[in-house]
Amino acid sequence: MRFLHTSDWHIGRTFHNVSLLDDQAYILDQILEIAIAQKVTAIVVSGDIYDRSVPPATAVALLDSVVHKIIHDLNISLIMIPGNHDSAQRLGFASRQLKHAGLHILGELEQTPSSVVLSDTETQVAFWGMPYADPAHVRSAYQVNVSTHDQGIQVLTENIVKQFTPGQRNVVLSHCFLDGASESDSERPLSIGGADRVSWQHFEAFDYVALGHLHGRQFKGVERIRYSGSPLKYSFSEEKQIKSVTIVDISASEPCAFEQVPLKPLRNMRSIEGEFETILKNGISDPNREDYLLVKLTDTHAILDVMGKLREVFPNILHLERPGLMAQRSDQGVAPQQLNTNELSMFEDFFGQVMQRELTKDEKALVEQVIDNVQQGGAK
Ligand SMILES: [Mn+2]
Repeated sequence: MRFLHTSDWHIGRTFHNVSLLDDQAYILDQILEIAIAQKVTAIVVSGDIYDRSVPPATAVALLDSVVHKIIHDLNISLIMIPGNHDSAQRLGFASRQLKHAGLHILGELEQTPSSVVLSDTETQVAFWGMPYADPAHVRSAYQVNVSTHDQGIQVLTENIVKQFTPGQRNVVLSHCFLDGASESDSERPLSIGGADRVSWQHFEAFDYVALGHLHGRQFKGVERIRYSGSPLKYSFSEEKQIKSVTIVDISASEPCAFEQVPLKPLRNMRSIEGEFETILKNGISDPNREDYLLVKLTDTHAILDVMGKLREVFPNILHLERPGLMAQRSDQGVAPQQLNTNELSMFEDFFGQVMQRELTKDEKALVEQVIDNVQQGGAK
């Protein structure tokens, strides 16, 4: 049996106040195309379906449309769990009815865990869902004494393993932070100070572990315990990551085989660094100038309306950094007395850059007088 593993869609997310909904609709369509081409039986989504526990209506509409295409148009089963960004209750609305249609939202900590069993001619696969749950939630659901995420995951996995049926292969969906795995800037910590880390060994009994939470694709411990990664970059720290979905083949007796199929976003997220004039010049002929950009300018002087000018060429520039300006400032050192004696030369420098000419003699006298007045006034 073949299925597609993805996670961390974060539908409704904004980045630097820009809505990513068009990008998300585009990438979700691409995931469906891959599902069709690969002839998968199921799509599993390991949490953080939405970006917020109360998602905007436009995000709900997008998920509704994607679910309809998967279940109705493509006749593919969809299995999902809530992540730490989702509200399990809201995401789980009508889930007991929807499972009859092929939409399995596994959002509850059941006393006796049950699985979604899918089968083809030779293989029966049990899909188990572990909704994101913090230690307090596990403690109250099972009346057990757990205080860490690691202990919580141990209880959840042990409960599931007890329910294994001989002859079935077992896949689990979990949204957690495996100890030693690498993080990105766009994940919200589950708990502060590293207390959210759990051991991968809890998952050893499963034939495949479909993880969510970390946005970079990776495996931990053994190759079958893996994060698919988010379908889009959600921070500039993910600039170098390859975004993909994982196609998993599971048979009655062989170990799982997997392939990571890369995704191509509507607009990439990347950074460029250099001098203002060069960046603008190169930008005009850049076929990808609509990408989401972080621009780092190395120029050491002030530039008037720099963001406005960059935006004319790069409409989706999101953030600007001025490492050149910072470097020059730190070279000069912070010397308040020196600055105090140089108001005139600072103004001359500013005037020259804005007006592209020097002060006339009269203007200079006037500025001197103004500075003098201000200083006199300040001394009173
Ligand atoms: Mn996430």
